[in-house]
Formats: sequence, C-alpha cells, structure tokens
Amino acid sequence: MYYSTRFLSLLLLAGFACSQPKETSEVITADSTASKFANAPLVEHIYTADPSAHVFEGKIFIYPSHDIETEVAEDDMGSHFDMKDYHVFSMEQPGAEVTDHGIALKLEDIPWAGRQLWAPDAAEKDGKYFLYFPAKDKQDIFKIGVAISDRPEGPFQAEPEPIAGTFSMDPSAFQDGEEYYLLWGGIWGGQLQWYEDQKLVEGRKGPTDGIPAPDQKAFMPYIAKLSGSMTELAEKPKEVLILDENGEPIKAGDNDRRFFEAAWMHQYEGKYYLSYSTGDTHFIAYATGDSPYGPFTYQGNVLEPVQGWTNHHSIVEFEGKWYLFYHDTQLSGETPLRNIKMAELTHLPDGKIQTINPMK
Ligand code: FUB
Repeated sequence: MYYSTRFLSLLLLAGFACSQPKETSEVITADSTASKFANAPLVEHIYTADPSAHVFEGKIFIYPSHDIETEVAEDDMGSHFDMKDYHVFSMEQPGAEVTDHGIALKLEDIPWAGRQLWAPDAAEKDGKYFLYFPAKDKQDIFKIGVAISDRPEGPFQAEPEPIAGTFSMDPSAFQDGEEYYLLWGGIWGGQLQWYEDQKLVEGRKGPTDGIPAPDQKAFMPYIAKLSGSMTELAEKPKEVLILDENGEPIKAGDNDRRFFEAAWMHQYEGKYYLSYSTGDTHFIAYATGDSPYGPFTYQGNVLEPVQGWTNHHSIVEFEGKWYLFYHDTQLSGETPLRNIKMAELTHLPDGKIQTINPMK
C-alpha cells in the first residue's frame, strides 16, 4: 500500500509515543525510543516534514510541509497527507534555537488549489522570496504553484493560477549563478505516471496505471529554467536522465535506485548532484552530472531509510559545512505525522557523499 508502514516493527516499538506534538519547551526523554535515533527533531510543537533548507540573510531558513492529524482515510495515493498550510522556520546556525515564523501560506488563500499542500521549496531573487508548492487542483490533479513575499519567512501571496507547464509535485528550486531552475515530479501519489510527453493521459488512475514494465526506463524528474519573474517556466520542461554505471537509464524495476519523488539539486566542486527518494525502498539516493539538465549517473545513497514510509530531504551549505535536512516519525510513530531533523553531511575526497545512517 502506498506510503504504508514498511517499518511495522519499528512503529510497533514506537507505538507508545503520543500522537500529539509536545510543547516546544518539553524535552524528549532519553527513553528507548529516542535513544535509537541519531538526531533529535528540530521542532516538537507541530508535525513537520519534507524540509527544504536555504541560507537567506545569513540564517538557515527551512520550508517544510506541515503534517496534521486528519479524518481522511489512508489510501494508495497518499490522501492521508492532507496538509492545509505552511509554516516557515529559521535558525541562526546549526544547533541554535529554531524559530517558527507561523503560517506563511494557507490552502484557502490559494485560488486554484483544492487540497493537499505537499512538499514546498523556496528561492530568493533581487530581495523577493518565492515559495514553490504543490497542491491538487479542484479536479484533484497535482499542479505546482508559486507565492511571493518580501520576506523569507512570508507571509506569501499566491499567484492566481498554477505555473503553466508544470504537473505532478515536489518542486525544488536550484540556483546556478544568475539562472534559476525548477525541478519536480513524483510517481504513485505524485501522479507523474499519469503523463506521457508531459500530457495527462485520460483514464489513468491510481498508483500503478502508467508505471512502465520493470525492464523499461523508469520515470525521471523534470527540470525547466525559470523566467526572470520567477513565476513562469522559461522553457519546455526536460526530463532529467538518471543513468546506471553502463550509461543506461535506470529501469522502472530497479526499485533501490529509481527516482520516486523529492528531487533536490546542489553543486559541489563543479559537479551537479541530483538527490532523490527511491520511495518504496526508502533511500535518499544521489547521482552526479556536469549540467543541471543531466544526464546524471547514479552514485549511491545519501541517507539510509528513516522510521516511517516517506524519506525526503534537502542539502545545503552553511559557513563552509554541508547539512542534510530530512524527516522521520520519531515523535508520533505514525507515517503521516513526521518531524524534521538535520545532520552534517560529508563530501568525500573522491566526490562521493558519505552515507548517513539516521539510526544509532
Ligand atoms: O509530504 C507529502 C509527500 O510525502 C511529499 O510531497 C513526498 O515527497 C513525501 O514526503
């Protein structure tokens, strides 16, 4: 089942954890649940997930999803991830207190959106801040929208329509010098498998309609340069190829390595790194290339599976050190009620990333 509990045994162990977030001032006690996690949640007063981190105004800003408890039944398309707003967080430096800047954007203030505010990201250009976010439109089809603010923490004002030419979900913004790019896509609940040649195929439903045979090329993320206004695509989106060690596109049946969702790009020593979630095998994998458009060659894993079904991350440099932001379900033990975390990330001398184990 989509986004169901692969880690049933871990969840059973964690089952005694309360399903309500703790107050900020409370400290998680060093019980057997907490002690198996390598890192502590960054905030505990609300549930948060999919953390996209950036350095703005000399601080780390985090743009996560805001998980909430819901009556919506769990299904194969992730309907139980029923988020209705975004909060923005900041910290002066790693380890410092995390500030919750409150609600930055609400579902009801997005004219075109119907439900499910999933993983967002942000970018800054010329003193303006742009929040890119996915939501299902009134026809229940994921689109990507943009909202604008003069401040990194918002509040953000949504554009009246989704960004033309976008589809699916999990947008992430990548700045390369003067150019900005938007990446996106995700299969199963992310609906990417319903598209052929970037057109919605009538009649496709559910998580497997449109998924290629195991020996066929997997779905890949998409990328497009953003226009000068940052609110439109400047070109037709292109598929970002992820290749195996033989230069062949990763196959749909290669579940340990194929792209599922959560594309993120960073640059390190002249190389482009594309990292992403492998979904049902729960890794954050990465591939490297010489251009944001790819092709990228699979290299390994950034992050081992976390507690919970989803794995979603971002990678950011702050004052010469690199950090991975990710989430797990330490606070709740429930897949749709996640909490964001961070860990230091190491680029090894050969350009590989040292794999991070989220558990001790
Ligand atoms: O938070 C909702 C969805 O779960 C995200 O968009 C996916 O990447 C997964 O983390």
